[in-house]
Amino acid sequence: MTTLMLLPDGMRRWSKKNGVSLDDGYDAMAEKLIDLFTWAKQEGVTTLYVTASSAANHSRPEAAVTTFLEAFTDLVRRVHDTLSFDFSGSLDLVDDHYRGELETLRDKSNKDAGFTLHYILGMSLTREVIGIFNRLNGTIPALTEEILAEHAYVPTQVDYLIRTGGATRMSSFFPLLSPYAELHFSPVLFPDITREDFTAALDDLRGRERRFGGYPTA
Ligand code: GPP
Ligand code: MG
Repeated sequence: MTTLMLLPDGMRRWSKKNGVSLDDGYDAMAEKLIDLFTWAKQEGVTTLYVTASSAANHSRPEAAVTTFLEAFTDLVRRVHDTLSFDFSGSLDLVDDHYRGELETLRDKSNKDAGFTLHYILGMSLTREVIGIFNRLNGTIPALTEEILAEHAYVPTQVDYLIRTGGATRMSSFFPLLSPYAELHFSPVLFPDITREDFTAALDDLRGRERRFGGYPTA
């Protein structure tokens, strides 16, 4: 059982490099994500978190935000009966129409598929923590790890994280409850990622000694 988080970065540069519209760049992303779901299942991944956007991304021009929402929603329209779908994040940033459709697709998705695709939209640790505090303030005697897990944007531990697009930073994409997620940064623009790139990333991640803050076992 492996939980993987994917940061698919590089769509604007890929569109520019290939002389196509941003819409076409996001279509290429969607096609590649469908391939990647197959690869991930073959590699034993049970939950794939896709960090669809950071909170800051939602300040981009409206046309870019619509392109992004349409591409990510359309992908779930296409695959929801082949996997279990869920989503979370700063959902107040998401247009009601798309949010409603994603809820419908989540409810209709295939809960018995043995593979979960989970989008995190509008990721931001600051918004996440402020949101949890404000929702629970005055309603509980004290915050516990269990309560935090119920409300966190990423509800389970992430084992491995892959960021494409060349940047070696986390931006806003920190999973709050996964301090020991292993990170892999790939220079590939996401729509160009190949099965070989994906295998190489997983080989790198799986080769790490995971100590969770403890001493080495040997
Ligand atoms: C990845 O490519 C960006 C996203 C998947 C999130 C876009 C979210 C919005 C709300 C618009 P990029 O646009 O960052 O490409 P590049 O890294 O080439 O600039
Ligand atoms: Mg980017």
